[in-house]
Amino acid sequence: MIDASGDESPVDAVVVGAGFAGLYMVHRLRDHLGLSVRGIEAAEGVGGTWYWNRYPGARCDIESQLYCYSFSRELEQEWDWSERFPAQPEVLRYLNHVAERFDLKRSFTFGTRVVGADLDETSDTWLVRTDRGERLRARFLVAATGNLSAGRVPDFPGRENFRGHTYFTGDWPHQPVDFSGRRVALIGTGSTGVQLVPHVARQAAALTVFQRTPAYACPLGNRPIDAGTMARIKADYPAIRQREWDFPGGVIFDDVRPSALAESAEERQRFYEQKWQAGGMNLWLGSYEDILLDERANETVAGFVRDKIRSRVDDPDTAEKLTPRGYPFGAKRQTLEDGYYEAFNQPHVELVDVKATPIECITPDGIRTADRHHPVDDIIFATGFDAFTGALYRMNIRGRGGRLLSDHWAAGPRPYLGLNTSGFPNLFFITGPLSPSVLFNMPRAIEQHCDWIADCIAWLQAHDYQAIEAEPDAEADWVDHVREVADATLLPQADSWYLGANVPGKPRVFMVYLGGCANYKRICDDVAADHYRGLRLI
Ligand code: FAD
Ligand code: N01
Repeated sequence: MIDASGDESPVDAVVVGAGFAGLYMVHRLRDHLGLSVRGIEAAEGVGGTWYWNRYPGARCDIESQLYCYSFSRELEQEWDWSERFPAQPEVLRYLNHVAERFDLKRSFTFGTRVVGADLDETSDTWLVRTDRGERLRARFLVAATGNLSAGRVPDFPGRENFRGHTYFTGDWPHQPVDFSGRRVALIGTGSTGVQLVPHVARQAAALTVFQRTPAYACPLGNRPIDAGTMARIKADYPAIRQREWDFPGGVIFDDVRPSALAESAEERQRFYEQKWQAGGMNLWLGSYEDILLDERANETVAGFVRDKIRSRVDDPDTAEKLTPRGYPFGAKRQTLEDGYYEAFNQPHVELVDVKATPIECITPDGIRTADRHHPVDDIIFATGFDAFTGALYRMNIRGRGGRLLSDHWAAGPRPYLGLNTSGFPNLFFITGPLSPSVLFNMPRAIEQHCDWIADCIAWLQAHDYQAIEAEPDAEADWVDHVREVADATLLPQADSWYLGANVPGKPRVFMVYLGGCANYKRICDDVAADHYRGLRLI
């Protein structure tokens, strides 16, 4: 509730988060619009995802020339990428460089968490509270809090009694962890677990991987970028930036074909092999357009990947356990690997299928599954995130009538265009639920949202409006539209974090808009051009 005792620092805008989104949002609002802005960040530095996820093997899986900002030609020209897919330290260095180059750090308070935000309905301003006892009053509140920033370690019974070391990948120690001579358990085989396995296997005396759902992991195909290649990329940046918008996810591919079913089995096999060798997202988003739309088309590529897995794993029983079934290829976030399957060919690496033998509890010295006890010294939880809504709900945001955002979205998130929700005026979400977000190259999705929000605020000021707020009808229509588009694809068929399926009790709602980035941008631009159609101006 609103504390009327005063002592509030008034600012035009509070931006929560200092990842790709928060940094650019502060730059737009402060340096282009001239607003007073305070950034609040729980971490001790900038970087967001790339600050927190320091586990061995953490790496980006979108090409470096795409996974970066596009708003500054000078920035593009002065930064050299060293690898096709940059590792976590390089992305973190890049974001620190951006923060320093644009003098952004001075606008942030680090090591501080927003723990409450209450709408003051008398003035349509936000009262923001931090865990350090600070109170800020702001007209605009921007949640740049990240879709994959609220970590989630399942509540395994006995966890607190474990005597060894435990690690969560999304809050990894800043000093390197040495697993030499240790017996290590790793729970989770999503993108994070798949990246970690070869690295931990290289050090540990024994590694036991606890897998619930096998991934359709494909080769990353990383390589260094030499000076000549970087010079060509720099020269090509304007063309690259234009081409990005020709692809639904903003990632550029050569030779995307319409239908897997329109080609012979031989040609399909040749084409899949070519895409497999090309690495990255090529097989997933850059092969046939219908593999995420048509079950028969999907089965052709799923079968191809299953054969690849079997061919790389020596022990037939382990190969069988690693082979994904029962959900379509690509319906979960594509997992990319470098030596993942070969790691299981080493005698000290064991795979436990926890669907067949579930984890019953964690004991003081290991993990007990339905069939036996696995003694271990360390446990790594690579168990993912309470995606999209986790970080938002943890802020305890209360809108009109004191209503919590989590209550407004009890049946699933409902922000109009993913940007703003009814009853919460002047609260904006960057790459929020129901926007293309994680199925769009994130830095570009972030720039598009920050630009839209900054333009909207500038327009409100120019037209003497105090506030903007989604209309309930527009919001309901958008929820329906996002669902209809998703239901026309195979993506809702997997138990993924896109649907909240990884968090017990979370409503099963597909939280990503799959209409394509250019189409989505056009919708957002049309709404703005039509005097913010679907939003109430106050
Ligand atoms: P984040 O980077 O998550 O930053 C949000 C920040 O908000 C965090 O620093 C957090 O501490 C802060 N915060 C949250 N709540 C509060 C609060 N209440 N108070 C104060 N601060 C708060 N995407 C891709 O497109 N390609 C990739 O290859 C890719 N790789 C990834 C790898 C990993 C391991 C993970 C976890 C995600 C990856 N992603 C990738 C998604 C990635 O999250 C985005 O690309 C991007 O970094 C998101 O930036 P952001 O600023 O929106 O959020
Ligand atoms: O998390 P996840 P993540 N018992 O949710 C398992 C991005 N990213 O951190 O699949 C046993 O994908 C869970 O099993 P299941 C990317 O967008 C990118 O790996 O739910 N197991 C799963 O295997 C990615 O999608 C990169 O059955 C349990 C794992 O834990 C997103 O971040 C690298 C369990 C969690 O997988 C999240 O990835 C890293 C339980 N109770 C991350 N609960 C790149 O390569 C969960 N699991 C760029």
